[in-house]
Amino acid sequence: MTSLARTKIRLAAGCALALAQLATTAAQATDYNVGPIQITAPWARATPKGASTGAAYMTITNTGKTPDKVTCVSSDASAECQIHTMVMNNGVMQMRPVEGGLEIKPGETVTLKPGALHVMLVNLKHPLEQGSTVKTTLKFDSAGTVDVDYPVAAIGAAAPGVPAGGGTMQMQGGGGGGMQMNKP
Ligand SMILES: [Cu+2]
Repeated sequence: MTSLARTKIRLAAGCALALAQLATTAAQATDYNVGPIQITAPWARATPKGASTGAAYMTITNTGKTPDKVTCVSSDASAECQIHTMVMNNGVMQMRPVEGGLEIKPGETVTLKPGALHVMLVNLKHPLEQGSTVKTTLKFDSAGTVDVDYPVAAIGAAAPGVPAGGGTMQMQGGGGGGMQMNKP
């Protein structure tokens, strides 16, 4: 083989690698703007087989001059979607739906993350698979409605790209998502 041919092969291999990286990038988060509301770094966690619930996270900033409230209207991956908060009850961390929508004050940034506020996907139609994306429709009382795609990170990930066990809270019980859920 000539050295030129070898160089060509090496170039082709480099190209394939670049394409693979591009494919990975395609599943990365997009940011969203709706009116004065900015949504950054949306992501979701993969779920084990048979799990009935999943969770999605993001950072929401209100750059406007008036408070707004957000609710989750629907998701392509679950029958229902709700915004949940975590509360301590008799020493047990439990999650509850945020009644009437999650308020974001003017100038405030609210981060939805594991162990805290989250979008709960209730009655999953299928497991959330790492590398795929899940969509929800969020409705802001003032700013309007926005569809958000959440790239799915590993099961138990503390943040996108951070492996499981990185300082997350201990979950209670077994099965889908682990935490106890209080019906409103
Ligand atoms: Cu929840």
